[in-house]
Parts: sequence; C-alpha cells; structure tokens
Amino acid sequence: MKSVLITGITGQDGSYLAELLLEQGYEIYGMIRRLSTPNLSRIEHILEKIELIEGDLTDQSSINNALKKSQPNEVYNLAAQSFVATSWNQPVLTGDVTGLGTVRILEGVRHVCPDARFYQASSSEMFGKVNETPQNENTMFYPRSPYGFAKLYAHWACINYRESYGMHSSNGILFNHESPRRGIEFVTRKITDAVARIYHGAAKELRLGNLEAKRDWGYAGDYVKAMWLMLQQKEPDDYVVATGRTHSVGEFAELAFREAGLDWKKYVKTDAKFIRPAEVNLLLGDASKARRVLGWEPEVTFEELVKMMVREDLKRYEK
Ligand code: NAP
Ligand code: F7E
Repeated sequence: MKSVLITGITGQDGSYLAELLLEQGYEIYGMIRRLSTPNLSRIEHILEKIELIEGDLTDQSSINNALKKSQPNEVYNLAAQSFVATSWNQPVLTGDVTGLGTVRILEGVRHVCPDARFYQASSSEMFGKVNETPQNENTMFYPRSPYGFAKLYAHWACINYRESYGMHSSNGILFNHESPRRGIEFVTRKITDAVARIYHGAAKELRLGNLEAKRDWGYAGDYVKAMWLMLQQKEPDDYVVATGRTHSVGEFAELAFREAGLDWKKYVKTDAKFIRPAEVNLLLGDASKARRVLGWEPEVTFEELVKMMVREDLKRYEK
C-alpha cells in the first residue's frame, strides 16, 4: 500500500486531497500543528481512516519526525500562512512558514526519504501584476504581497531541489479555488456566508474591499485531482491549474445574492479597511499544459460553484 504525508491536512485542500487519496487506497498521514483548540472540523468525517502526526513547518525536527514515521511515497506540502491580506501584517511569519517551511520539508525529504515524490502548492499570486493574459507556466512572475514573494521563494526551491538532487518535485501553480470548506475570510466564502446570514435575518449588510478585482475561480475538489496527477507522471514538472474564465468580485457577489433571491446592491457596501496595500487586479489562467499532459479538466463551472457555496451556507444557518 502506498503511503502519503500531507501537510495542511486540516485546511480546505488538505481535506479534499485526503478524501481523494483514501478512495485511491493510500495510507494517509497528516501533519497537524498543536493548537489550544483542535481544528479538525474539515476532516472529522475521515479521522478514523487517517493518522495525524504533530508537527509545524517552522520546526525542522518535527518535520523530519513526521517523514520518518510516515515513510511516504508521496508528500503534498499544502501547509502555509495562506491569507494574502494577513501577509502584510505578518510578513516575517509568512516568509518563515510559507517560504522557508517549504525548504525545511524539502530538506527533510532529501535526507529521510529521497525517493518520495513531492508536491508544492504554488500559487497564481506569484504572477501578481501580470505582464500577459492569460497566464501560463512561462509568464513572468511579479508578486504583489509578502505571501506572493514567499510562495515564489518556495516555488524556486522546489525547482532547485529537482535540478540539484534529482528529486521528483513538482509545482502546481493553482489559481483560486473555492468550496463550501473555504476559510471564512476569503472573499468568496465571506460573500456566501453573508448571503446566508442576511437571508436568515442575522445580518443587514456586507462590507467588502475592491469589487473590481478579477479572479479565475475553480472548485477545490477538481483541483486536488490535478495535484495527484502531477505526482503520477514519470518526470516532475510545473503546471498551471485554472478554469480559463475570470470574474470580478462584484460579479461573484451579484450571482451569490441572486441565488438567495436578493439584490446585492442593497446589501454590499465598500469599506476602505479591506483594500490591500498592493492589489492583484486580474488573474486568468491558461491550463492547456495540464490538459494536454495530465488529461486534467475542471468539472464544476463558476455558476455551479457559486450555487454550491450559497446553498451549503444557507443550510448551515437553517440548522
Ligand atoms: P488553508 O485552508 O488556509 O490551509 C492551510 C493549512 O496550513 C491548514 O491546515 C493550516 O493549519 C496549515 N498551517 C498553517 N501554518 C502552519 C504551520 N506553521 N505548520 C503546519 N501547518 C500549518 O489553505 P488552502 O486553501 O487549503 O490551500 C492549500 C495550499 O495551497 C496553501 O499552501 C495555499 O497557500 C496554496 N494555494 C491555495 C490556493 C487557493 O485558492 N485555495 C491557490 C493557490 C495556492 P491550521 O488548520 O492549524 O491553521
Ligand atoms: O481575495 C478582493 C481582494 O482573499 C480575492 C488565497 O487562496 O488565492 C487566494 O488569494 C480578491 C482580492 O483571495 C474583499 O482584494 C475584495 O483581489 O479571496 P481572496 P486571494 O487574495 O486571491 C490565491 C491563488 C492564493 O494562493 C491564496 O492562498 O478579492 N476582495 N473585498 C476581498 N478579499 C477579501 N479576502 N475580503 C474582502 O472583503
């Protein structure tokens, strides 16, 4: 039986990836950090089928211990300080976890299990102030936040370990992907959660920042399949994963409110507090390489995604 170590298993993507790999028959180990209150809600339903090991991306010995204990054939590094807005308030921590943390785990793999295949959660945020549209694997990087430049450092570390040590390490340059399990502070989930609260009379308005920013939004359940496919290839490589469609934050809000029979213009207010020091205005991915080499296709459309998220949040508040 193949064994796998997932960092960030308690996060959105970690939970979907764990479900996918359970279906594929993997023995699953997840690295989790110690918190005063455990945060296992996204993996509660599979807890009996997986093994959790305590560890933190800022602590080399705990990473090495997790690798020794799991003896993985595949390692998925999904852990990160992943919220872009927070990265301006905690730039050093973001660099430590999201950037250096990747080097720590690459070092661990190199010493403990050099034959393990490695996946790095790279990000479209590395394109930042884009110099061409759509963005592909050859598009120039121009990160616009401490999160973006930490991810860029990790991205190049992954390539360098491939070239220096012959490691099977691949970068998935994933564009925004969402789901009903998305963290509540990200804009899509912030909107669908507010729609549900407003619908049930628990809130009167929704305050947002830049409504003009455009993102290529896909469904997380589709995107974890691309991660797995990358590690099934003979050769390691880097791939853009995206839908090829882009929408503004305003368009997302309009559709989400409409799904609950509400007019977004009556409830959405703009608030300078949510405007970022530097913005990524437009992301649109060209995933033709992933289509061609991995045979990967997104299945859930933008409209289906919005509907799914609104319905799940409405249900949650009904309960
Ligand atoms: P997420 O929901 O924020 O999950 C992040 C995970 O990292 C959580 O399990 C978190 O643990 C863990 N973590 C944070 N700091 C840690 C530390 N110091 N040591 C160990 N674990 C730590 O993120 P996601 O949306 O699933 O994204 C997964 C990965 O893909 C991230 O690296 C993200 O940056 C990247 N990415 C995401 C997107 C997207 O649109 N979702 C796009 C491109 C790339 P706790 O539960 O304890 O907080
Ligand atoms: O912002 C705008 C905001 O926080 C999207 C992470 O998963 O994807 C994610 O990063 C856009 C930005 O995601 C609000 O200014 C307006 O333009 O949902 P977000 P993100 O920054 O794109 C990338 C690919 C990752 O790798 C990251 O880990 O929405 N926006 N008003 C707002 N954003 C938030 N959060 N809150 C607002 O009120």
